[in-house]
Amino acid sequence: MEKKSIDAATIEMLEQAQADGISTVFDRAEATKPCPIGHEGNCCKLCFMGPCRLVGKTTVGFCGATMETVQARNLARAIAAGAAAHSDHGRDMALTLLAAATGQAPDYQIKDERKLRAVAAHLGVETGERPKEEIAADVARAALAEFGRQEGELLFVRRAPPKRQELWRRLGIAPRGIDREIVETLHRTHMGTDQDAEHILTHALRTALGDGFGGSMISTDISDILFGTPTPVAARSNFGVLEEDEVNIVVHGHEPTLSDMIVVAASDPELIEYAKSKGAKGINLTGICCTANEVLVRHGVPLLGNYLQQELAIVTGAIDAMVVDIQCVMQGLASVAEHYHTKIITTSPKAKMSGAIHIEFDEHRALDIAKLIVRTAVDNFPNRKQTHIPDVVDRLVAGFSHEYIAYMQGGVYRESFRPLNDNIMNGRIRGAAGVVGCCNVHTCHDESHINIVQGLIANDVLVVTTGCNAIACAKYGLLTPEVMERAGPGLREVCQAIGIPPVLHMGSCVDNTRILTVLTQMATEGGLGEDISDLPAVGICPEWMSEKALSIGTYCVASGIYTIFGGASPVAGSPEVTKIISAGWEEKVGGKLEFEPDWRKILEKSLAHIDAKRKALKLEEYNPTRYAASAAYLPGDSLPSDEYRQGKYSASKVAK
Ligand code: NFS
Repeated sequence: MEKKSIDAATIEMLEQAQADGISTVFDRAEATKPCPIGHEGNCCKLCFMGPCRLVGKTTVGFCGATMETVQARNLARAIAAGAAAHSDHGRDMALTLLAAATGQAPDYQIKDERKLRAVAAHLGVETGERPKEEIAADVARAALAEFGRQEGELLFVRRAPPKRQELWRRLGIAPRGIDREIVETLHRTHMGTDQDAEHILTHALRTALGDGFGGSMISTDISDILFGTPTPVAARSNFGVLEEDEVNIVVHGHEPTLSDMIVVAASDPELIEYAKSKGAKGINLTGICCTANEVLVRHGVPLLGNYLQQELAIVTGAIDAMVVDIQCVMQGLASVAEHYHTKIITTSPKAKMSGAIHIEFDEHRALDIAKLIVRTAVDNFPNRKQTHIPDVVDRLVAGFSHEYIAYMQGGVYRESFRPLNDNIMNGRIRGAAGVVGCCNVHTCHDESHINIVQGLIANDVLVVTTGCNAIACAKYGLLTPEVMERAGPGLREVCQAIGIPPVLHMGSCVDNTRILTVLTQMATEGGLGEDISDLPAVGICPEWMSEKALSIGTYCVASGIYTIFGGASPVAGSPEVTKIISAGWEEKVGGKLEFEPDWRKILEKSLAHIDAKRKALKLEEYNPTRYAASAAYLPGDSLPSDEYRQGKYSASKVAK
């Protein structure tokens, strides 16, 4: 079990699943190995003469497509699928804003008018004295037009540093329309169209930028307008947040539209009374995956777990309803739920699952539907049988939007990135890292996440996090100010002065666009070059598994960031394509994409890259002993994950 996860609660529930005879993703991964041909990207099934397996003596497909072409097409398609998932989510947010602004969705309000006005300026929407609803309707329409834009470039391209924008224009990769670039990737990679690996992958950069500076950025902005821009909020995490004597509802998936309404419904006095009438003490809402992050950063809803914990959560026997919408929802949930009383409720018009109840969400009747879902969960409470809730909980602070990061460095009147830049320049902070992304069953769950983040902060690197990495960090106490003792001395001093933890939870995966904004602000503040590619910064996705992660990684690279993915490479079968996306892309856009299975090497490469960028900027050489005792943890020292396994940091039940 210890090879499967470092998380005590996960291990405890794996043992329970085994005792109950339940098969989870962990068992399926043992029973079936990934296809070695597809795993390395050597399989082409883009036409029905094939599939062609390019192995052994077979070096080209029936049509003559070479290994590089096949690999480039497969990677480009995966990036397009990831960009599509994020962007379609963004489109739905824009449609919800339009419905809210025009009185069609009366349960939603415009919560953050300041953000609305800022976004309006980016989209060229007039603000002045106009009522917020009118501005919001125009913002929604302008955002929607970005999806179908056929010419010119996305308006949010102007949110990148000027030098970066010029580079994109020169290379012809400034995205024209969000949907257009995705469709063009599908077209180019259709049988017999684009045959040149580098050419295909250059378009993949453009497609991914349509996600980062398009669909995802729209999603984050509009979520903030409708539900509020996050500010720091304290909360709890891991399986111990489930309540034995309350109705437990879990929101899982990605969109905040429904989950935000469920937050309202779960605190409705009438429904709480209804829960009491069924013998429960109340209603307890928790979350999994990025929906969890959305409702955490705005409402402090506890994090139940990350991607690999979804099935095991049901094994607790304590979940009365798991409400899912889109993305990262395992089909295995339905068969696990058959053995317990949990009701799986699908809600998106785009996603159904056999074995689940479908209560379709409609933003025009949002609160009514949310109440119906909560009522369904309450009705299921009396069906509970034996429960097993691990006594594992940790505390966290989340909600660091880029607006808040600027605010905390100077308050309302003097907000800036000056303190951060100055402290990077003087070497108290060595550099910055965005550590993000999924869990993957082929690596030990949470191990790379935690070792990498802790290794970075111990070496004075400020970490920003989103997605399932952020949930991992939460579960090991890395999002609390108390973790300061595990940070390097320079970073610790700055974090204590500003009053922030050394690991900043910035939200869900679409909120990686907040990181793009932070990087742009650092690059334009002065003293650290003029472009994102000049910054002593890295992007890391330690345990990636989804196509969305590839899209994120690619738009980070296109923005100038050295990006390292843990686990296996999807293009491992082609040294040429591996070179195109690393050295080739670095020459083109200043960032490169690498896959490195060993987290120790990821850490070493990240620190070496940060130091090289510091040198290129002629900054003072980083000296780990200059500000106090040297770093608490360096690669090769005893591993934090071992200490977690030994229970050194094991959390105890934390008060609500
Ligand atoms: Ni991101 Fe969020 Fe998690 Fe990976 Fe899935 S939940 S959008 S894709 S698994 S981080």
